[in-house]
Amino acid sequence: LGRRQSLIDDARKEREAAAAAAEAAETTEQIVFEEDDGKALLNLFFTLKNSNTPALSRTLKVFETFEAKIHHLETRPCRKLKDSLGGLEYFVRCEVHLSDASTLISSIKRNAEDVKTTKEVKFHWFPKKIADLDKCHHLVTKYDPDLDPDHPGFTDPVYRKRRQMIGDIAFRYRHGEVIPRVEYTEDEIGTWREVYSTLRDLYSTHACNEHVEAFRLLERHCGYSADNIPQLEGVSRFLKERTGFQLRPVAGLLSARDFLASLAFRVFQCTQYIRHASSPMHSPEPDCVHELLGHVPMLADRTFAEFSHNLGLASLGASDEDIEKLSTLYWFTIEYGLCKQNGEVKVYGAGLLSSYGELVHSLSDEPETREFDPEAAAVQPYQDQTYQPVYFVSESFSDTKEKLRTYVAGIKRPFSVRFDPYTSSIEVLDNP
Ligand code: HBI
Ligand code: FE
Repeated sequence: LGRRQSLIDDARKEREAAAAAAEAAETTEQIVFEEDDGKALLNLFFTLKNSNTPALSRTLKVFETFEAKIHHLETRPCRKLKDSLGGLEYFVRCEVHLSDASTLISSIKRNAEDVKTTKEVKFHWFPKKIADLDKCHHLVTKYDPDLDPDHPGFTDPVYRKRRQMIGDIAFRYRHGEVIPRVEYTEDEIGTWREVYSTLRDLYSTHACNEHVEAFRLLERHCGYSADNIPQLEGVSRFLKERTGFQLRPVAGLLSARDFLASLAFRVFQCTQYIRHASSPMHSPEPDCVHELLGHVPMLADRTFAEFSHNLGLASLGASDEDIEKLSTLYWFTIEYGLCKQNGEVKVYGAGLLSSYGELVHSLSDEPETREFDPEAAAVQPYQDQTYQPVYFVSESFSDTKEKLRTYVAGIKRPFSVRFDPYTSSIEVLDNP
């Protein structure tokens, strides 16, 4: 009972503080980053002077119209207008959809007097400085070999143990540390060799210029070869010099929100384990073959890096709905994108560049291809089990980057973000 009473007291204190704040200010606004996006918490303080008119029911009707969830409603006799008998002061605390908040307030102002409000806008937390990425570690376990019976390593305890050991490097890793080396086994190098030599032969005809060019440099400077799985630390240093991108180890498939947030800091979360030996040409989850052969060469291109960075910035504090759209855009560009080059269509998507079968399929006559349009690509249903039936073709990376910029400008957020490259941190500017 004591605990219950103290909870009641706490709730009362919180309401009193909110009422006091509302009373003190005409309108104040505060942005609160929380995991409840797109909602505003309003504290309204107002007076309804004459109890003879149906002012109260008219006012309550406003809350009903905007489907506001009333958390608290309290009245007390009017203090300021002692002479106006029957006048009451009201304090209402309610939750309303962000886009309705200001219309609700102006409707109340038409019915009531002395209206004062405070507004708390709730948004998803997001990293503000690069070290905050240590907190962006939420994994999606859908394709994990311990949990997915279709994973080629599901029935192989040795593989699962190895995968976990390499995953532990990522769990322990903190921003700023050197990425620990992994001494790959002969079996693992055998798997790498098989994919590497098969894919490498296809790149000259299928991959875009930027990929081919970066791949040449990676072979020359970063230990890329059929007989060696490159170490993440060396690759990360190479990228940092080229485009400012860097790698950090991750233990598996990351939530879209965390993954996209990292891109806002020019950090690519990179798996370090390799696919199961029984299935060298395909992996249901990202692995180092996918990252090193698919993503890394593309991240060495300046314009592509800027595109990835901008996609990341757009995701910070976005609603779940917008994260879904940005993640679908990511899918049809960074993972499965095609582009025009010298009158031909070439591949730049990492999902294609790391999968022999789909790389061939994507440039065959089978799939449908459409001109890249972010509005369409953001809502296009996609396949993560079989080959894509539809691919989007970019005119160029700068064109795709410009189109993304226009698309992102249409996403509603009551604040804007700016990346400060000197401190690798995000400035939040709370203007719409
Ligand atoms: N996690 N580790 C990892 N690697 C990816 O390529 C990746 C991810 N999580 C989500 C994701 N890619 C995309 O499909 C988008 O949802 C952002
Ligand atoms: Fe990927």
